[in-house]
Amino acid sequence: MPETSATINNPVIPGFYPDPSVCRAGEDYYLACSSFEYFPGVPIFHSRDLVHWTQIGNALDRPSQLRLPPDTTSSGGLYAPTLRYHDGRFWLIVTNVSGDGNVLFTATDPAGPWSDPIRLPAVHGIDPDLAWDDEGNCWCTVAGVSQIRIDPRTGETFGESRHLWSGAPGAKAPEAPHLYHIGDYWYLLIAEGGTERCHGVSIARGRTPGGPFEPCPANPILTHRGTDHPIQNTGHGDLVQGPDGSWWMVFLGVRPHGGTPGWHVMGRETFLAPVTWVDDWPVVGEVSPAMAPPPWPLEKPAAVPVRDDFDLSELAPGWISPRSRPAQNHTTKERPGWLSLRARGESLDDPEVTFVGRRQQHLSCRTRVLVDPAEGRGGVAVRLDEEHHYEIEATPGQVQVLARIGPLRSVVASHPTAPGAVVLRIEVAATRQFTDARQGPDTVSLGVEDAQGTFVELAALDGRYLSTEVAGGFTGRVIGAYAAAGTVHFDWFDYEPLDD
Ligand code: 6LW
Repeated sequence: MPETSATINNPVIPGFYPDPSVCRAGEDYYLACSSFEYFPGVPIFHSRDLVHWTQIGNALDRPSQLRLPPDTTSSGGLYAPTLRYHDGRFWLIVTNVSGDGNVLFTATDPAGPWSDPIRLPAVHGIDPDLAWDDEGNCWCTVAGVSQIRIDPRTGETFGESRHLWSGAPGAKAPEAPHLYHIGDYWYLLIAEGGTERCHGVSIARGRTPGGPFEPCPANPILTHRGTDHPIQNTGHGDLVQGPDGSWWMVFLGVRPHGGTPGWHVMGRETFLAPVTWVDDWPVVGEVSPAMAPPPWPLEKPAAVPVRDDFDLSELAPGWISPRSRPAQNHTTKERPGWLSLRARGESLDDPEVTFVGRRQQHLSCRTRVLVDPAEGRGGVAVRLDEEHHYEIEATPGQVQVLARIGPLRSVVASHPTAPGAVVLRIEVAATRQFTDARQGPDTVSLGVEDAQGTFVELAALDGRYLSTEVAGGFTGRVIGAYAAAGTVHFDWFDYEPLDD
């Protein structure tokens, strides 16, 4: 959907960027998301207008900060960070459910470097939040919802953890707490109902950071459960003030597509909604895919280049790899101007396959990659996890389309190619016309380009099998280059949105 001066695009951060946490430092806004089994971890974005966000780094980009062992399951790893600015520093707390538990990092520049981890072995529970009271005490509140006082510089805890509130009686998964001191009250914002179609945001208030808390009579203050709204699963919010003092919420949502039950393929994305206050309670305004812009001047969105030429010695921050990314297997230094991938696993089924990908961010998109397979076997893949992926793989003189769906793996097509480098292409086309209640969300076409640059489609596969409704978990599609044998070189990687 093209952005016009009358509208802004929502999601404000499309693609698998869930569990947004936002903070303000002067005129600047920073936002962090979950990253699960991928390395580097916890993408950090910057904005001046809350609408246009640019990724400026990943908080956990050194192996000393993030250990995701090979047995880290997909959708394991890093859950739900909280990002705060306090006392002239940035603070980030996150849970590594596959290793270190709750860990805290600090930085003077959110683009990095971030500190090594400060462990919090006595803080139990996911989705940790940080809030400071006027006396300088730091309160860490986790899913459940419970709270303990901590020293964020050492990870030490004080006293016992106290239960605060669990949202609506009997509601599933009270989680994602954030605590704020606004006006005369301490507000405890939580998600409840689970991160699927029943997701929602509720709030309670009290006079102290530890409560007692009185639930808002209008709870849930945000949910799309039971509606036919195009944005579903809305929940996991964080509040922030705009440049003019108005209030806003960032939160996660999904965009299901196709027939019933609706499949979402890009994971949970970051959305924005206006917030007003009535009787000292926040009221979330309309959530719309094309929303009215806020009243302050908007930044001109940075033009996103279609191509990464791999001309830099380091990979741009949007590139991620499952579990780890050792330099000897992933480098732009071996053949300058190329990304060289040295195989570890033999296929995308391997949890530690050599793979460098970026999130799919548009319902329809085209990826083109120039690959030189002379010294190995590899190609380009759409990955949901190691049990759900489609790929087009090159060896000298041949390409194959492969598909893995749960326990089934098949060679879908084979095609001879001229010796030398070859352009591989994957096109994702969202389903436009509704003809059948069982229709999938999109079609994933895989093929090569001939000498004239014409697309030779070798397979067109139903995209539902690379969706969260089929694969499960918390992540979304990642499209990337990989090596499955030897060393495979990639000269460039194009990703461009197509009209949805
Ligand atoms: C996260 C929880 C949630 O810890 O999903 O949607 C979990 N909310 O708060 C993983 O992202």
